[in-house]
Amino acid sequence: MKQFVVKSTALLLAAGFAASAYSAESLQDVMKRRNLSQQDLLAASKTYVPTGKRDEFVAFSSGGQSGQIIVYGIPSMRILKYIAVFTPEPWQGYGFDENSKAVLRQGNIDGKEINWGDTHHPAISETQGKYDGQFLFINDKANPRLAVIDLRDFETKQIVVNPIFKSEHGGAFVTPNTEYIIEAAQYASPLENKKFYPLEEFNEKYRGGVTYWKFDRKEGRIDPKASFSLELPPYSQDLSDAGKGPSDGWSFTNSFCSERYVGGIEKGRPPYEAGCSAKDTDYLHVINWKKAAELVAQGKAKKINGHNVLMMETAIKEGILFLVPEPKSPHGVDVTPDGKFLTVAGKLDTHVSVYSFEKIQAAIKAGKFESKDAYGIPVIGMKDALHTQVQLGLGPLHTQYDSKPCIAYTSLYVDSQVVKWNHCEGKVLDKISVHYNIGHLMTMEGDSADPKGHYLVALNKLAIDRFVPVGPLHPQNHQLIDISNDKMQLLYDMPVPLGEPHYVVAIEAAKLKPGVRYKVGTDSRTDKPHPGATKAGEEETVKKGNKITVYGTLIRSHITPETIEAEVGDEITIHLTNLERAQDETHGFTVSTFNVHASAEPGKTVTVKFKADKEGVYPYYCTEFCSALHLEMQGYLLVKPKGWKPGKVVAAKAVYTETDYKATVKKVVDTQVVIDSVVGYITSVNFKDFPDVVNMVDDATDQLNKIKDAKAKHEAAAAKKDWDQANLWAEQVWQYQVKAADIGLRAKTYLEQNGAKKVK
Ligand code: RUQ
Ligand code: CUA
Repeated sequence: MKQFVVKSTALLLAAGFAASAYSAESLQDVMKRRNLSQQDLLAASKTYVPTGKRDEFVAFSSGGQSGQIIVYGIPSMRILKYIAVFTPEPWQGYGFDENSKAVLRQGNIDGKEINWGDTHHPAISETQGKYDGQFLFINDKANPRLAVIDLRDFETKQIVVNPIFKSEHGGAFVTPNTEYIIEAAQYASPLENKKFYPLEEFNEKYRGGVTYWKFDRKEGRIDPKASFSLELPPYSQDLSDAGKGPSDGWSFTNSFCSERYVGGIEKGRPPYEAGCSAKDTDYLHVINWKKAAELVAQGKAKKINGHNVLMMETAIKEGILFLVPEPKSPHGVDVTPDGKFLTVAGKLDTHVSVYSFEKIQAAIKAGKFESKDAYGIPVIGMKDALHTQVQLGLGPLHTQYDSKPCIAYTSLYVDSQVVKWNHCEGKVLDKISVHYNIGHLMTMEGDSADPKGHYLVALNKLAIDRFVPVGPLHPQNHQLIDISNDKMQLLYDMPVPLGEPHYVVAIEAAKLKPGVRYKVGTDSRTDKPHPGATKAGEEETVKKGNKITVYGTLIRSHITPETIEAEVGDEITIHLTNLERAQDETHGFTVSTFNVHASAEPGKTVTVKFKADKEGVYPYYCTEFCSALHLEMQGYLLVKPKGWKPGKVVAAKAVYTETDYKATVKKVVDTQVVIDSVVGYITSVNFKDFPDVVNMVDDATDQLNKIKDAKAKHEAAAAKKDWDQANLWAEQVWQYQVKAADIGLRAKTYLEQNGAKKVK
C-alpha cells in the first residue's frame, strides 16, 4: 500500500494524466453490434452528458415510502444524492449522530419515534412565483408532517408535525414568495388530538382542513407559532396550488369523496370506493389565504391543540371560503404560469376542466352562488367559473406547463399517455404513450410562473417489463420526454429503486449555489457554531463522574484522540470537528457495535453519544476512503471493568534497526522530490485565483508544517540510537508528506483542468 502511493504519485506526474485512447470501433460498428436505430442514437444524443460535463437541470424527487428525496440530473437522469428527511440514512449519519437525530426526532408524534414517511410533494422555494433554489419542502402523507431542506447544503433542517390532522396529501405547495407552505388534509378526522368520535358522527365531528405554515426565510425555518389552519368540511381534501400573479393571495384545494361516504363493508355497507364516487362532482375549495392570515392576526382564530384554526363559520362570514363543483374524483389542480387559470383533472372523467380565476372572482363579487353546501359554504356554479373543458382521455391526473404560452401537458393514468394541449384554445396537440400508468408528470420549473420547457418527466407507477427483472417488487419508471419540438419524443427510461416517487420538481442547475465546506465548527443542522467544536491542538477528553466528553478532530489521516478510555457504564459523548478545508474531504466516524455513525464534511462538527454499557475493546475508525492512509484512520475505545488496575507492564522489545531507520529516511527524501515538483508547478501558475486550490494548499501546508516537530523527534532518537522511536517518527514525517502530496496532486489536476495560467 505504502509502496503504491509513492509509485503512483511519481507515475501520475510522469504521465501528466494522458487522455485515454480512442476506441477502434466506428459509430456504425457500435450501432450494428448493439442493435441501435437512428432514432435511438438521436435519443441518446439528447440525454447523454459526456464524462466530466454536467446536467442542465436538477430534479428533486419524492422518495415515496423511503421517506427521502432523490436528487438526479436532467437530461442524464443520473442520481446525484439521496437527501435523508423522515427516515434514518446511515451514510449521512442521519439518525445516527446527535445533531441529525435532533431534527429527525422533531418528527416524533405523541412521543413516539416515527422512522418512516410517505413523502409526496417536494416544492422549491419561490420568489415572485419563480424557483429561487434556496429551500426545498416536502410532506409526509402518512404522518402529517412537513420538512424543510436548505439547498445550501442539501440537509434537512426542520420537521414540523401538523397539530390537527391525522394525514395530509395536498402539501407541500408554496405561495409565490414562500410566505407560506400549504398543506391540506386528506382523510377527515376530529381536529382535537386523541379524541374519539364514532363514524356515525362523521358529518358533525370529523373535519378536513388546510394548514398554512409560515416560513421565516431569514431563519430558514418554519415558524409554527405564526402558522395557522382553516377548518374545512370532511371532504377528503386533495392536492392544492397557490395562486400567482392576478390570483396571488388565493389558494385552491381539490377534494374527493365530498359524498362524505363512510364505508364499513364489515357492517354490510358498500365499500368506500363505491360510495366515494357516487356523485358527478366534488368540490374545489377556493380560499383567500391573505385575508385568512389577517383574520388570524386579528385574533379571530380558535386555538385547537395550541394551534390557530380559523373555523368555517368565521371563514364563511368573512367571505374568504368558496366552493366550485368539479367533475368527478378530481385529483390535480394546477394554476397556469400567468395565474389566470386553473386546470383540474377528474380521475373518472375524460376531460380536464379549465377554470377562470377572473370568472370565479366575478361570481364572488356579484354574490352569484348556485347554492350552499351542508356547512353553509357558498357554491359558485360550475358554468360561471369554467373557461373551457377539453376531452383528453382516460384518467387525467396532473398538469404542467411549457415555456411556450398556453401549452400544457397532462398525465393520463388509465391510458398511460401524456397529452400536449392548448389550454387557451382548448385543443389537443399531441399524445405520447408512456410505460406504464403515469401519475404525476413534470416539466422544467413547470409549476412556476416561469416554466423552462425542454424536458418532461413522466412518473410511471408501474414498470412491468421495462427493466431486467429483479423480483416481484419492481423499480418505478421515470421516463424522460423531449418537449422542445411539436411532437414529443420519448428519450429514456430511468429505473427508480426507491419508491414510490410521487412527484418531482426540477430547477435550472445554475440556480443552485450549494456550498462545499462549512465554517469550521458548524453544527450543520442548526447552522450555528457547534458547542463541541474543537481547534487543532486543543483536543481533549474530559471525565466528570461517569460522563466522558471527547473534544476531537478529524484530518487526513488521523483521528484525535487515538484512544478513549472508559469504565463500564460511562456515558460517552464524542464531538468531532473535521478540520479540512479541501473540497470533498469528508470523514466518517463509527465505534464498533454502538450503532453510531457520523459523516463530517469539511468544517462540520458532529456529535455521537452512547453508553459504554459493556466491557471490551471497540475499534473506531473513519468510514470514508479519505486518503491513501484512510484505513489507518483509527483508534480504540477501551471499556474497562469497574475498578480495573493495570498489572505489571513488561517493556516491549525493540522492533526496528538502524537499517530500517535509514530506509525510512531515504523514502522521506525521495517523497520530498515529488512534493517539490508539485509545489513547483502550483507556484508557477496563478493558483491564488482559484479559491478551491487555495484551500487545498492551506491543507497541504498544514500537513507539511507538522514535519518539523516529528523530524526533530526522529533525529533526537537516532542520536540516542533508539531505532524504534527514530524509525516511527521518521515514518510519521512520511505520513505528513504523503497527505501533502495527495492534496497537492489534486490541486495540480484541478489547475490543469481549469486552465491555470503561468505566472512569471
Ligand atoms: S398525488 S398521482 Cu400523491 Cu401527487 Cu397524484
Ligand atoms: Cu478519514 Cu478515512
